[in-house]
Order: sequence, then structure tokens, then C-alpha cells
Amino acid sequence: MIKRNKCGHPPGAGLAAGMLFLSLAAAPLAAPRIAAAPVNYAQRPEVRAFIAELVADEGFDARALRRLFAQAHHQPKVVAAMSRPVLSPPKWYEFAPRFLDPARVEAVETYYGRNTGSYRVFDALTTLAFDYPRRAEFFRGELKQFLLLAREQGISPLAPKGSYAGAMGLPQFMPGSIRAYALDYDADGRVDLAADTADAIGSVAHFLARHGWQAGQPVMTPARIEAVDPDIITRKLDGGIAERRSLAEWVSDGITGFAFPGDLSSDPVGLLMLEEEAGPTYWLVFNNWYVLTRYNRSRLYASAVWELAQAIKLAADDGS
Ligand SMILES: [Ca+2]
Repeated sequence: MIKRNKCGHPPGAGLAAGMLFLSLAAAPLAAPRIAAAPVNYAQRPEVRAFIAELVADEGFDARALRRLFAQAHHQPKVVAAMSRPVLSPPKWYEFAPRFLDPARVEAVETYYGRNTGSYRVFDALTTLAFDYPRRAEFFRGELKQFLLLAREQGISPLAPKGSYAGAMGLPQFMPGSIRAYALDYDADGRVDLAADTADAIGSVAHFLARHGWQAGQPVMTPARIEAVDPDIITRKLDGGIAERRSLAEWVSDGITGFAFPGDLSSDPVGLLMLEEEAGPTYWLVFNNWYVLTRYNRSRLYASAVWELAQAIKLAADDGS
């Protein structure tokens, strides 16, 4: 749906990898661990063990998998992108305008189809599964899901392209999510998340529904703090979001000025702070906002998606 996936996209990944090469060239003796990455994955013991597991558990052909892994290309750029230091998150007023650009509102489908990734997914996942120890377990799981997916779809695992983390198609789903949530929403006989916007949108809706989306319930609504001691409320915020409590508890602490539908579910409610240039704004966030964070963990992302949805709905209503 949106360019950023769960792992985030690295605008400077290519540059970072280029710098890595430069530093290796300047000091070849200083980095033997990186330089020693074997070329042929099929010969590595941990890959052989992985293949044996796939043969035993999923009935894959051992020789075919060995031939496949012999063609996997180690991608240093992928590791560099994953290893980027975590920058401090942007402020809402820096983040939101990029999402709420009129070009996105007017041309949603083409805009979000622009960047679905240029890495061969098999290379990216193999690199991360076997040369990125910190999350090897996760990426071995996704590599297995990817091989199962390719077998189910009758395609070569060498064909699909995706992000550096192996996320694919318009929704930027990881292979496990594709197997769990992808739908042939337009019923044309095939699931195509790369080009078919109906399938992509339907599949994201399926993902949200399965993660507890409640139709007709709100996502977020602005609120104010009117308390003798606002710190009682603001000190509950950790990274801009407070743990969920009952609405009655928030009200008794001094949260006011909000509106919501009369049939609001009784689920606990969170408090969110979004930093505008003029200062903080406060929002009550409901179950559906948390469901959006299952698709992308960022509180800014979830909030921007909601605002974008309002803008698209408004534009559509005006146009009808
Ligand atoms: Ca379809």
C-alpha cells in the first residue's frame, strides 16, 4: 500500500553500501569477516541443513534446492540497509506532508505502484537468512515461506523482485503474509499483488480484518487535556503513545473535547501525541489504529495512513 514496509526503506542504502566498498578497498586487511562471505551458498553447512529441513518437512527436492542455492547472490547492499544505525524518528510535522502530498491523494494507485523493490527476493532473503545473524531465524522462516509460495504459484524462485528485506508487491507483504492473507479479490483466477490493485487492496483489507479491524469503529480522534496538572497525563506518554486504558479513566484525568460514534466499542483507548510545528496535539486512538500498527509499527505511519484515507475519501466524495 505504502512505500515503507515493516522494516522501513533505506533512502541511503545504495550510498551506504558504496561506502562499505570504499572502506574495504582502502583497508582490505581490516575486514576479513565481510570479505570472507562465501560465494556459493549451496556449499555452506547451514544452508545444507536448511535444505535438509525443507526436504524432510515440506517434501522439496534436495538436488533442485542445491542447484537453486548455488545461484543465490550474496547482496552486501541488503546487509548494509538492515544494519543502518537507527535515526531518531522524524516529527509528525516533518513526516506527514510526505504522505499527504496532493499527488498521492489524486493518483493513489499509480503512486503506490511506483516502488515495489528492485532486489531479487531470493537473493535478499538468502543473504539475510545466512549472513545477517541478528535476525537469521526470522529471515530463514520467510525464506522457507518464499520457497513454498513459489512452489504453490508454479514460478521460479529466481523471478520475483522486492525490497531489500524481501517484501513484495503493492502491499509490500513478506512471503509469510502473502501466503496467509493474499486474495484474488477481483476473482480473475489469479492472485497478483504486483500489478492488480484490486487484489492488493483486498489483500491488505484481509490482513487488517484478520488482525482485528472493527468496521464502523473510529481510528483516532482529536482530544484536549484540561487538567490542573497536565503532567499526570503527559508523563504516561512513552515515545508519543500512552498505554491503553478505559475512556472513563482518561476522562477522569482530564481528557476532553473529543467526539466518537455513539456505539463505540468498550475496548481500551490509547492516547497519542503528534508534534505539530506549533506544539503537541493529542489524540485518542482506538483499536483500529492499533490494527494499522500491525501493518507498520510506526505511530506516525498509522496516523498518516488515516489522514490520507480521509483526504482520499473527501476527494472521492467531491468527485461523485
Ligand atoms: Ca486477481
